Amino acid sequence: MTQSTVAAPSDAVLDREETISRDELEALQLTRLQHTVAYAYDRVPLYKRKFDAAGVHPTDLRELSDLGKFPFTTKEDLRLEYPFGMFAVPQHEVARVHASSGTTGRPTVVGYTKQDLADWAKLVARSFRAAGIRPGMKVHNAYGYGLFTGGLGAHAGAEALGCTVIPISGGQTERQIQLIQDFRPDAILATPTYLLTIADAMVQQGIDPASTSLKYAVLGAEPWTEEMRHELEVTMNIKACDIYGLSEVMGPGVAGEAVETQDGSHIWEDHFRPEIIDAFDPAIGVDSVLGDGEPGELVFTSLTKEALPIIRYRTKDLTWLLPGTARPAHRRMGRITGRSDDMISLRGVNLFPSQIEEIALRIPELSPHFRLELTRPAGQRMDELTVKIERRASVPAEASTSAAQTLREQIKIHVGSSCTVDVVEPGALERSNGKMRRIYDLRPKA
Ligand code: DLL
Repeated sequence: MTQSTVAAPSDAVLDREETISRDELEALQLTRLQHTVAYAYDRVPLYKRKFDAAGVHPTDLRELSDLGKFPFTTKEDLRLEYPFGMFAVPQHEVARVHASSGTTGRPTVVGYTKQDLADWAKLVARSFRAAGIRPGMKVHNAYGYGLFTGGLGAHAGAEALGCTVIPISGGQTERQIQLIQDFRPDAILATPTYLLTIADAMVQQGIDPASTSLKYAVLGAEPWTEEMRHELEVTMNIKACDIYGLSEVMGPGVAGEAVETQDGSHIWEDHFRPEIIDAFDPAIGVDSVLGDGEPGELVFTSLTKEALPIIRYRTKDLTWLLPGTARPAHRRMGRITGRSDDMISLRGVNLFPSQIEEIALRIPELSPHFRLELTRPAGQRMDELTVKIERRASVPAEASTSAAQTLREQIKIHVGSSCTVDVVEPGALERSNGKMRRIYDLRPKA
């Protein structure tokens, strides 16, 4: 396969693994994968049970494609082993834990050895460097600190890169704005919707968001679109790149986007082996692994993790794999369309919030502030979708009716669903503080 190569900016000093050939990378993956599978089998009872039940043994892994013979791991597996049953090292070797809240029941708990923390910091630093951040820059970290991996993960990565970190965490937007003005950071780390909240609040205070010292943003933890990138880059006069990750696999920095190409995040394949499977195949098996370019559910196997080796973890994130560009040996992921468990099924048509974001932001009268409400009117069997979206502050109220009609028509054309559009006053909808909730399911509980 021919791969286009785009040189990294010449001032960037890359890790050796970022520059190796695909063959060399795959050889490294195989060695690390064989080790990880044996290590997980020997040390984590759940993996031994699952491998034995599937009739596979670590010695069956002779080439990379043999990974397809091994069983998947799900969030449910991690929940059942709550809190520490998935750990492969004794507790005194676990240097830190994080947890993801989840919407129901117990959180999933993840752990890191000192070496895991060092690897994580290195990969976050690599992602930030790819996004344009350099040693010595001031970095404003607005990801939430605590059990969420965003805050501390980004913090350690920025420190490892040699930046000055401003650990503000999420929320307290007015204070964020004051510190951005006073400390004059070069880069900001936040969820895309929280950066939008900050930009919006600046405008409220009479500050032009394009006039700050910020030059780079590294955004992730939730789906966002090219349209949102354009919105944020223009409003704030910055370069915005994606960073992807999830707690069960590590945290932020599983993949990161290069500022010179802005064409999707490179998965750091020296530490993670990605696969794409058919998310909706009920009888999922070995032959469910899809080829590069085919859309499906992203699955990860860790290659170096000590405290929590993870084998074929089903992320529920829907995307596809693409050849590497700025880092040729490392494949990229397409933008996450959504999560398989965040999909709205409306009279047979499947729909994700990111599709609405994409369409709405192409209509000049409409802002990026929207929510989706699912209802089922009394006595009816059909669900209904209402898109509540703010008009832009610069647009007169009279423009709302025609903007609503345009959005309704565009959704019908591009998604295939009929819905109600309610264009509301600027500032009427709740703002994001981190991960934005887009879907409000108001249907009567069964
Ligand atoms: O959100 C880790 C993270 C923090 C990533 C900061 C990037 C920046 P979790 O809370 O476990 O971890 O949530 C993971 O968030 O499975 C995706 O559904 C979603 N997600 C994360 N990054 C992106 C992204 C962190 N760049 C879940 N684009 C994942 C789209 C993302 N979705």
